[in-house]
Amino acid sequence: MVKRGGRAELACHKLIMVGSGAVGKSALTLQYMYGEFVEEYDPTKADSYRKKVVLDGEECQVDILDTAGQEEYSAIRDNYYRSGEGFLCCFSLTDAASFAETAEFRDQILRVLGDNNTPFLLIGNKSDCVDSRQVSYEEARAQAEAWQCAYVETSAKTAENVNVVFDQMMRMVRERKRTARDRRGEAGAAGGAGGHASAADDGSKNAAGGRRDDQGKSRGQKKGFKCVIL
Ligand SMILES: Nc1nc2c(ncn2[C@@H]2O[C@H](COP(=O)(O)OP(=O)(O)OP(=O)(O)O)[C@@H](O)[C@H]2O)c(=O)[nH]1
Ligand SMILES: [Mg+2]
Repeated sequence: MVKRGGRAELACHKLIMVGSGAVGKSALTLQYMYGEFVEEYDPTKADSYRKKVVLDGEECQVDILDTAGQEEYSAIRDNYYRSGEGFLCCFSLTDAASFAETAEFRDQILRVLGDNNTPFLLIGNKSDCVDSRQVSYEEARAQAEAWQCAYVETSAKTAENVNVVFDQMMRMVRERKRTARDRRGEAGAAGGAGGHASAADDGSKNAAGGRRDDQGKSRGQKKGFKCVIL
């Protein structure tokens, strides 16, 4: 909780789901948000979600932008990435091509943000599909080591490690903000962070992806955002 203008406001951590199509970004997001697994594949354009969570005993908000993995939407990714504070880079353990493609997503994030220290997690999803695995733990782990990031295997179906990856990412984002704040020597300073969502605070989905594409802007650029930097 941070005081801003005498009012206590919740910290808000802005996370972005990235990765190729059909790797399970939406399924992971929906499992985390609502505790449900969605069997159908409905390709995403862009959806945002927000909910209040308790992280290490402290209430905060998490704002998740679920992006499109399909190649046809690749041109609009830059705008989305600018509003991100932490990136969950997903591939499917049953799809070697999606693993190879994580390098392109990482390059694009680094290029757009121009910052090697942006919180980034490599996630191998569909760990429940043991018989159709195409990417070994060792292989993915080696990639993560080369990138100096953590690697976690998840299943949106069984919920294995789903809370773990979101909590871990929020901690990384929180830590980064604290370090930045300490460096600035402005304890408690509020930042107009420019958010990436206008989703409701009740854990609901903001079905606004299309509008943003029409205007060629991210939601953070369009709207004032209540987040504060911790
Ligand atoms: N068995 C299994 N299936 C999964 C898992 N995660 C996702 N799926 C399935 O994989 C398909 C694609 O999942 P989505 O979450 O829609 O994939 P996405 O990455 O959001 O795809 P785009 O929106 O096109 O980028 C769906 O049929 C899901 O039910 C998982 O952990 N295990
Ligand atoms: Mg999706």
